[in-house]
Amino acid sequence: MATQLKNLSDFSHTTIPNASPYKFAIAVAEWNAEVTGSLYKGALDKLLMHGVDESNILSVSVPGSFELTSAAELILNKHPYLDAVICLGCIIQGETRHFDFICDAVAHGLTQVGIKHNKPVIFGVLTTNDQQQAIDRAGGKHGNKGDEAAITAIKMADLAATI
Ligand code: RBF
Repeated sequence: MATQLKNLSDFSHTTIPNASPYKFAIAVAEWNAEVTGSLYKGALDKLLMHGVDESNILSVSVPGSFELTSAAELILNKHPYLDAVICLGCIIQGETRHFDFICDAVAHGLTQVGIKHNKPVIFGVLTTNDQQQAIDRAGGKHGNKGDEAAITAIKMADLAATI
């Protein structure tokens, strides 16, 4: 796996556009809140660090990752001026098949919302075998996937504006 070779949250080798012209939403799931709170903090910090005004960031929380699709759809219907929606969640494998259903549903759902609205909808959802793998990717030894989701949102917003 690539994450065993390098920290994917290290962006020192890439150019990140100035994000000050853009507006974002962040939707974060409450399930596994310790992890998703770290993802949220990472994403928010990155947006601010790259020039986004705090007043141009809409933050909403939803009960679980499954609800991220409805949240993204509601957000883009109500706020069509947004440049990208960042969706953050943490789905941890349990003993039943819920994991597969929720992972598939949210991945497909967010893809569909993005295509429907012609806007970047960013999949910042951890899908891990256990809690330690999630912690490692939410500000731990494998970086923070919230940071990466925010950088992806900035790059995609800039691509849409400049292409
Ligand atoms: N939501 C998550 O974000 N992460 C999870 O690991 C997670 N595990 C779940 C396991 C079960 C058995 C159930 C019923 C729900 C789980 N959910 C999880 C909540 C799910 O995303 C959603 O909020 C609920 O199914 C209500 O639609």
